[in-house]
Amino acid sequence: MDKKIMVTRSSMPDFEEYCNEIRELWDSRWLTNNGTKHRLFERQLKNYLHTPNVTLFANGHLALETVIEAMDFPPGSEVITTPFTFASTTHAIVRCGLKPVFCDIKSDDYTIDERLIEGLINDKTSAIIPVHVYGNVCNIEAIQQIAEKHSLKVIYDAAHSFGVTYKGESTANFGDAAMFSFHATKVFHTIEGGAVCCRDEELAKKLGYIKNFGIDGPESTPYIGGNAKMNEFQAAMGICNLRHLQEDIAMRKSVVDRYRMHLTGVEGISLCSEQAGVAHNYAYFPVVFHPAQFGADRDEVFHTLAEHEIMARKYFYPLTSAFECYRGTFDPGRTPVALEVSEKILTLPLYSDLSLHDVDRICDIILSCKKQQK
Ligand code: T4K
Repeated sequence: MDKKIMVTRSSMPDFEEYCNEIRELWDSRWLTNNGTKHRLFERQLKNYLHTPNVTLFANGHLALETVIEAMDFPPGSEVITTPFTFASTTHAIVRCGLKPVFCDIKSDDYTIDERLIEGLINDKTSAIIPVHVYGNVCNIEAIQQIAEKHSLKVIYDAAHSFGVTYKGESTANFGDAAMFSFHATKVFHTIEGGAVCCRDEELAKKLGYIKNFGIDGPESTPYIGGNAKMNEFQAAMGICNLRHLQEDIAMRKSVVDRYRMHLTGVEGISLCSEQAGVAHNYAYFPVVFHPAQFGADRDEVFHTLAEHEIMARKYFYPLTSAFECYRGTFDPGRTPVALEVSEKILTLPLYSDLSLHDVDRICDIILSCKKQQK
């Protein structure tokens, strides 16, 4: 029996490499609260991303919540976003006391449909939170123009896009702020972790306070903050993984190329379009199954793969607007493209050391579903 293949598998540095990185923590006994690893990692990220401010967090979700909170939007004001995302994006908006207003997505790259944004803006709108879903880059220029015209803030949920550039520039540098997730399942990780990048020094300072109880010194607490700090072991993992990132992305690319070789042009299967000007990180490999043409629907493919111990995932189904915790609040039917995509999409296993032999096998199983024409 072949081994179980999960949708992803954390990249790991060599055990010795990580041990060497954390060795000094045993001497210093300084384990968190802006220690030496944290400061080094922050500097390394600024260099790698060519960005002026990086604030590290315990995880991506708290990074997103904190930056929304730090912008002091009027309570109850509206934020335009998409429901085709992980729970985190929508929950962060709601948990900050704001109202998500869902915009539909485009059917070729699943990012926010910028042509629909202006129709959703009213005098209660304060921000746009687009998602670079799967590492696909939103229409940065159009979103910026709309935001400037209507005096709105733009916070990118860039959770999936670490290592992605658009016209040579990291996604860290677009909008008023960008949030990365460094969760274990991401192309680049710190076990759990996240960061906010922004140009505004004052905002960066404020994020630093809010993630540390609002404290500015032993006797000064200017903000009502919480605890969202990255610890030294997380930062050490980041330092190690950053050394191997480009190599990892190259390995992911060969996996994606192999998937594309097998699946491009198959009737009833749509793959993400490649985006002009974008250097990708190959974070996910989503596939849309059109049952009328393919002869099997997404769930049949999902179950057939599972029978072979291949655990693809339905990222992102259901839409966040259809979550039971929001029942009666939103109408998922108002974003018809997102609704259709969420019902037809499957993300296939993808990680740097997934063998091409396994990719061949996964594609064979998928294509065998096609033969069962209805
Ligand atoms: N915004 C967006 C758009 C996001 O996608 C996310 C997170 C966030 C914000 C929030 O960022 P964080 O607060 O998480 O930093 C996973 C991840 O936990 C989550 O980070 C990610 N998005 C989401 C898309 O995927 P689950 O519930 O699907 O994870 P789980 O535990 O089922 O793991 C998936 C597979 O990954 C496993 O089958 C095996 C592999 N895996 C998992 C873990 C935990 C590993 O190889 N190593 C591991 O340590 O959410």
